[in-house]
Amino acid sequence: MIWNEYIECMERDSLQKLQGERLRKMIDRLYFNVPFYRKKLQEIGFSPGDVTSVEQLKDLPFTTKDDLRDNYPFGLFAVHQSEVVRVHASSGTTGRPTVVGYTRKDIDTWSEVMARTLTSAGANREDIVHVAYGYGLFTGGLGVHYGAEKIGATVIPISGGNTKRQIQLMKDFGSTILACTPSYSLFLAEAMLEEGLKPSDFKLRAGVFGAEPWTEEMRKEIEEKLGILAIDIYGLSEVIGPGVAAECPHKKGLHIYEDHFIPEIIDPVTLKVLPYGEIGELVFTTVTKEALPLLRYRTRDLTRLTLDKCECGRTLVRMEKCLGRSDDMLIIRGVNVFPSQIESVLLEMSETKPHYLLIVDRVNNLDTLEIWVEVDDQFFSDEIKQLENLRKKIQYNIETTLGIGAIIKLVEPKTIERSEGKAKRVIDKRKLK
Ligand code: DLL
Repeated sequence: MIWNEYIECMERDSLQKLQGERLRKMIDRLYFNVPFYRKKLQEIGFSPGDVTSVEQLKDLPFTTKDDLRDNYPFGLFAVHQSEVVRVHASSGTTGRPTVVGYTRKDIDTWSEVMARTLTSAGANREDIVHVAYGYGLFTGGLGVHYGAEKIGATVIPISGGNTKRQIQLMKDFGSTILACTPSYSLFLAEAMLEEGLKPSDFKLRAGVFGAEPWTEEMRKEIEEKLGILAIDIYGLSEVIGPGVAAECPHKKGLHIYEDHFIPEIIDPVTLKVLPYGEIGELVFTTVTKEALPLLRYRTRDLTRLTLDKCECGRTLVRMEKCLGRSDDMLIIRGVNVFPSQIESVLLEMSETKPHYLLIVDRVNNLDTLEIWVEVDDQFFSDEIKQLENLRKKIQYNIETTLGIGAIIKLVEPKTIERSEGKAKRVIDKRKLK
């Protein structure tokens, strides 16, 4: 089943024409409504109207997460605040979150691309969609929610956490589609087993999993343990949230909803556009978004694109499963974490040194984060109570900054290895498994 056959199976020529028209209008909006972009476009001698086709994209300036941070919170919005009906946010590279906004039409666009995503996973109005992505500033919960309502499915907006209750309701309500991070789906599967439940006790038939990298091996495990079809869905807050790209049941790459988000692959070092098939950094230009249109936004996600025909009939370009990132962002329990956020917390505290080590692991399919922090000579004491208070303070500051819990371990001054080159701040044991 295809939600929007007209667009999803469009001839390439017609699609490119549509993209070109939309791009021209979007550049106009950027030029007239966002001083940041007007300046950038003027710097390269572009005026509105100059851009008429997607081929010209390669000559236009990029946008980065830092640009969003520098214009925090609403500086890149292209509409008056009264037009904005929703704000979401994700982690930025320092203390400031990356803030994104939506007009009513943007919410409609988002619902449309999420309706396509869910349909692509085989969902329809008969389904009961169990949304265990977090609701709130994170885009996962509400993104899936609106898409599921659009296709007329029954939504269970349970959000994350409270695994026992999740399992009970999934069973009692007969949920058929599970939406959560892939690692949480495995955690749920284990918990079901522990309670003596089997896949046949549930009515689940498919899952839409994303927000973090996962492998084919994980897919196999999820499909076996839950007895479902596991579909990879991709997105990022800056572009819209989930709903940027999704697999179809053939599971051979994620179809990108190119009528809204034009992808390019660039070499992250030379910034030159790479041809189809080559691995590089994924860049998106949003051509229909109103509140926060972005020109050549650098996602930092590494992948490659293919235009080969897909058996499902969709003509949209496909991206391979994400292969990694070109920056140091970690995704822990679905939450984006930058080591620099931890550094800024420690720098603000007089009792600690900005020497730290992050140890990320996966225990029982749940990510764990342990942070070793060096205590300043002056504050290092033999008195346990004093150190325990300090540990609690760091834990609180880190948790409020990152939005996830961490185990803090205080270590004596100069115990964390100093490296001569780039500091080694992260040990990600998940990759070794
Ligand atoms: O994670 C949006 C989302 C919610 C996508 C639910 C899918 C499902 P952010 O919090 O802004 O948005 O994080 C975006 O997460 O740049 C990728 O690095 C990573 N990511 C998202 N989906 C996938 C995926 C949401 N399917 C960042 N595979 C992106 C690998 C993913 N990485």
